[in-house]
Amino acid sequence: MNKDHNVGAAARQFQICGEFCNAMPYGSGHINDTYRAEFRHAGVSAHYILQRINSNIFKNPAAVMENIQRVTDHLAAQVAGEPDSRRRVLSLIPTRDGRSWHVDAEAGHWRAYHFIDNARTYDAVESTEQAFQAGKAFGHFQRLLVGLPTPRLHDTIPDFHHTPKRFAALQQAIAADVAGRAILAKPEIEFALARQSITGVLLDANLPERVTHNDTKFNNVMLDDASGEGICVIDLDTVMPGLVAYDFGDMVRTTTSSTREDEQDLSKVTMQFPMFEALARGYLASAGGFLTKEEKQYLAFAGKLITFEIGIRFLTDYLAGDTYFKVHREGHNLDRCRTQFKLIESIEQQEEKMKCLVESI
Ligand code: ADP
Ligand code: GN1
Ligand code: MG
Repeated sequence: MNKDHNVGAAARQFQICGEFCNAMPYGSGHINDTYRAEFRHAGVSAHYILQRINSNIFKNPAAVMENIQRVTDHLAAQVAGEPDSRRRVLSLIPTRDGRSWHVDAEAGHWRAYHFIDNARTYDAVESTEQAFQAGKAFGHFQRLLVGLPTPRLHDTIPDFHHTPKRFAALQQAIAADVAGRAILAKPEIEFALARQSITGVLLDANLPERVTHNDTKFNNVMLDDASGEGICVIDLDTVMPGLVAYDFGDMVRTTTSSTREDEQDLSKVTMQFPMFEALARGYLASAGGFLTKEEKQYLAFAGKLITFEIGIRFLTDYLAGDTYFKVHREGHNLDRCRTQFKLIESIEQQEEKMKCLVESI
């Protein structure tokens, strides 16, 4: 736990009944600080999720929270009446003075969510059924947000999935080489520079803007312990206007390889076609109804593009001295970059087959 954070003090600012007992760091996110807090009320203990938003990265936390409040309200209204509806959408707990977030004495922005019991996330996929469920849950999420009333959501991180700008940032990091690491990442730099031509493909394709999640990692969907169903899409910080292809692509990136994102044994990293098939079938089962022909056409390609985008972001951060993503060991960002690039090679070998499959569904 980050020693500087008084999670108890923050947790007590929310409308949670009972006594705060403890809080432990939770999950494996790279940006925010997530805790599971325990409260005790009338002899019964209950859990809550407390999160401190990383305001170095989300420069306007109020805009993030406004987006999340609007999106969760809309989703909750859509699923009301369905069995288990309260476990299907994240639900913010208001502060004692009725706001969606709390600002502490160090200007840290905190939010609290009701805890979704009897479900969990996985850092690595274990079965094709899980891949199907993840695709279906994210597709359903997008579909329910097609009718989100105006105004447009805030762009909480401008150009978040602007791959050409991410590429330009990499070129700058290579030129600056502030940490003196370019020499250690020569093959990765060459790999990246050879693929500049794909960076603009989705932005140039004139695809419709939608409300998208933008961080559709496999570990951002909770799977029900009993049924295995993808019950709730979480981690909504980056919900904003975007392209569905980037969302689907990030599902491919994180759900088709059975390794974690920072696997060091690259021989284990491959795009497993059966996982891709299950993911695409799940996604199209829920999103197929609203996608245009053009959007569908780019789904298979999107897996390669976003894997490239995230790979070059890891590489850029490695070259910049690890200032963006949390790292837990020497060379962590370079390891992450390597898994992404290995996955791209595997996708490149199977790209035609992936395209044909999507067309056939
Ligand atoms: P991060 O940005 O740190 O990835 P997430 O919002 O994904 O943050 O949350 C981290 C982990 O906490 C998730 O992987 C999930 O296991 C758990 N989690 C998040 N929200 C809830 C919730 N409402 N109920 C239960 N567990 C949750
Ligand atoms: C970050 O917070 P987390 O771990 O869900 C990042 C994503 C990356 C991801 C790579 C705001 O997501 O864009 O795809 O790491 N989030 C932000 O694992 O930059
Ligand atoms: Mg997460």
